[in-house]
Amino acid sequence: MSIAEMTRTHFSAPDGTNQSVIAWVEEIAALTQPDEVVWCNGSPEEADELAELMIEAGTLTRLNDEYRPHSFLARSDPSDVARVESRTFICSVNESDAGPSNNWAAPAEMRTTLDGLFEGAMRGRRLYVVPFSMGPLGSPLAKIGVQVTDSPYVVMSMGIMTRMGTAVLQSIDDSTEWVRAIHSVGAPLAAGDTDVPWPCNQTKYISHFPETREIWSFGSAYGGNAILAKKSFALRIASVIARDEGWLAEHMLLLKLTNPRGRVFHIAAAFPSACGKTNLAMLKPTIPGWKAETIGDDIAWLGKGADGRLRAINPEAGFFGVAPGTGIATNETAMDTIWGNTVFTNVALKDNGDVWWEGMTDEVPEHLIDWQGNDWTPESGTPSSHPNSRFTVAAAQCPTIADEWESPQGVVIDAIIFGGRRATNVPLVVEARDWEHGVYLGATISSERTAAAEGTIGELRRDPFAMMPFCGYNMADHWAHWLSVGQNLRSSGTVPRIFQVNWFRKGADGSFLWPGFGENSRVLEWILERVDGQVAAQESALGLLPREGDLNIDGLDLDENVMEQLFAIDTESWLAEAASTEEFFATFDGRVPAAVTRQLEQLKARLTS
Ligand code: GTP
Ligand code: SPV
Ligand code: MN
Repeated sequence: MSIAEMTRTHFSAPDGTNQSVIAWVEEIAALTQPDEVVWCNGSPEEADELAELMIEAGTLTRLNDEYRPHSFLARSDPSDVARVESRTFICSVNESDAGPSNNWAAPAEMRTTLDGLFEGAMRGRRLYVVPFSMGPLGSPLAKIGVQVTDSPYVVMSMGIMTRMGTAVLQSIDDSTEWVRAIHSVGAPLAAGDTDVPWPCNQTKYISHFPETREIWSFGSAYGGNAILAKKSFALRIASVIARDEGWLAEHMLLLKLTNPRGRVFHIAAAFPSACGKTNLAMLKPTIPGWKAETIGDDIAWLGKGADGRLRAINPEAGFFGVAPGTGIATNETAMDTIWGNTVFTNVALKDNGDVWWEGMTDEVPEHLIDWQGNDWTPESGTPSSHPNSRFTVAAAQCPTIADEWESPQGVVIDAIIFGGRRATNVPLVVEARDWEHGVYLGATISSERTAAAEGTIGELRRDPFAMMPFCGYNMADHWAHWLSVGQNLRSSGTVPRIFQVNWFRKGADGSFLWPGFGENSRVLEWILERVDGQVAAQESALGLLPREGDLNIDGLDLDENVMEQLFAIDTESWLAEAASTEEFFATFDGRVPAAVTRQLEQLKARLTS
């Protein structure tokens, strides 16, 4: 069958498609006026066909099969390289439900704007219908969505990042609640126009309607702006559903750990974007007897299971990981995962047809084609790959994927970890005194800005629960919701312990104090020995710390005083940080729960006593 013939077989909805989906697709097609409507079935043949189309259009370059089988390089428009938080909107009915950390627009006004933008937006293009499940299809914890998009790159990405295809579509019946996601690159083609390799629009809107569970995204084809299953659905819309239903949708990795005595633990850890979730999710322990297995690297849905315990699933089916800094020394598991069947975006192309990026190897190639398609040498003075360049690959391809990563009931969570990228103040590890203190630690995560979103790299920004850009409702209400989830768990007797970590503290010379990466297993060892009741801890103003000698640093070649510096608590700078936290809390118009402000008062009291 030719490519054209193969596509033609999907021009109408598959038998059994629910009328609600057909009617909605017709409505969106009438608005956006595409040339054709294609119903995606999720088959490998379909993905191959899309790849061929994109190679023809110049969107994708096929990599050398000898080094990177069945893999592709995409170069985005240089203006479309990261999430645009300034153009991301929560259009709740009440402005206060979006809260001060979100951009808000009145739903009716936003609908008028979007109707104008989407009218005819797909002219000259195809509208692809992409049915997907977040979580294993049929799991009681899974949720269904349908995205329409005019970007084949987005279809291909959705095919890797979610369970996508006809089986999902056919699972929708009259009683199914499914999320509607509408996406256009916003670049209609008139007859005779030639397309560009990466169509997009300078005008961008990533708009969410929490009450009607709808997403409308215009103007970008990049990552979280366009792969709407990910941040838009699985975090922003899902966090609202979770608030209403009593569970949590969080920006967290999930990791299974087995200790030398054979006890199995699962941890959930929230770090801001580009702060090490993928690294920790693929941890290679450096200490003997420990085994680490991957469950998820970016998003977790957590809720109380039938057994009364906090359980979690990874709603995604793939990894959209930061490429720069990923190498054998830092993340060997990721390197093994992306051996083939991978889409790379905005990395450099080697002369041999393979990919390269800063940090992949110590040795720097003498010549590359950089992420913008220009010749590059080590003398160029610019990075060859964009700092937010990424790989997209199926989770199933990860050699350390845990057997239970698709367990429909999810895994039991034994510990929750919050972390940020902090050069100062925050110790290597702290244990929360209790759930409420843990919620305070989550609410006060802050981090130096990374390349994952637009803005000045390095500036300190507040990122509560690593959810600042991803919470679909008022952030202060999110903390109240965490408190109520804790209360609910307490009523059945098992509440996971909460910890804070910081791999990024720097010494006077500006270098990282802690070796990080695989050595982070030492910190997890202490955390899980605490959970297992094997080790005591010492009180400090910030929470419980390892006693001297308890954190296993055997075989580490640390300079003198490094441990002291990693755990140093400077009262002056902590009082300043507490004052800044007070200011931050004040921006929430009195909605910060009393239990959280009480934690701040207690911190100040302990610092000054
Ligand atoms: P998103 O996908 O954007 O949500 O981010 P992520 O949290 O999954 O980011 P990722 O794991 O890809 O983080 C990448 C960055 O963190 C790279 O620059 C890594 O080098 C750095 N990193 C990860 N772990 C460590 C560590 O233990 N120590 C140090 N110093 N850097 C680390
Ligand atoms: C993040 O920025 O946290 C990501 C990448 O995981 S994106 O999907 O583009 O949001
Ligand atoms: Mn993320």
